[in-house]
Amino acid sequence: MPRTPLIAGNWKMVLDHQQGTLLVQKLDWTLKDAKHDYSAVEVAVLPSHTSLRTVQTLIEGDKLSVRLGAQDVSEHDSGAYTGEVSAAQLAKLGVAYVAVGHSERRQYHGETDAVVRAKTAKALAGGIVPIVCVGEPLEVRKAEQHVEHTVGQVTQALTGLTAEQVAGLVLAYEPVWAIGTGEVATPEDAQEVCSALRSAVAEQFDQTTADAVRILYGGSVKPANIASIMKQPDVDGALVGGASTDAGDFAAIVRFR
Ligand code: G2H
Repeated sequence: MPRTPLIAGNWKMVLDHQQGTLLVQKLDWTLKDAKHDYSAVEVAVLPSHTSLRTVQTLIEGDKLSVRLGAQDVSEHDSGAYTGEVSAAQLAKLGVAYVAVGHSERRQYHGETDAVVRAKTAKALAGGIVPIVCVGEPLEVRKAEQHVEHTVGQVTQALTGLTAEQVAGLVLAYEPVWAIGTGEVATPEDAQEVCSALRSAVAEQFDQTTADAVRILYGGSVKPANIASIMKQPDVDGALVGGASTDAGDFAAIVRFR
């Protein structure tokens, strides 16, 4: 079965709930005007936790086709974990996707592969699709170790999961040196790693699972570069940061064809 592309907007800590609501309204109008077929290209937004309720109310009230995502989830179920948000809490808000292991979480919050694995498992157990982010820093790329590095991150994150669980989740390849820098990996760079990740899933699980798992590219995706990235056979969508906080740019990315 062909994989449905997913374009997900990671707002990071940029938009508040009012700005986020306005953006989703504008995005929906723009995509409706363009007669966007959401079943052909799925669209998700990942607001800050403080905006989830407001955006969910809008999506549900106006029956919008944009899906709701979160930027992080706790590795714990419940209890005395100040500042954490659980998978069950997110699921109750109608959250469909959650990013785990984003490089900014790994870099600024010390998230290890073990933590990413625990968060991935918690998201799945809560009925939320994890978007498992991996990517290499510049020095690893310079040492030409990027494939080994990212394959290692994916293998660790998926250890202990069933093939069925893996088939339904999303991987995101985000080279750290291309995040928010304006530097974008070439489409061939993206394809090289995404293809290696798919092969790694085939090795760890089986080919059917590898064929089903969706792999996104992320890192300075813009309206001007999305089409060439999406032409790559192993790239099934994009995790968009900066450009997703502008409704016009994000809509243009969604309409990459
Ligand atoms: C990578 C990406 C979104 P940006 O972090 O996850 O951000 O598009 O701003 O590089």
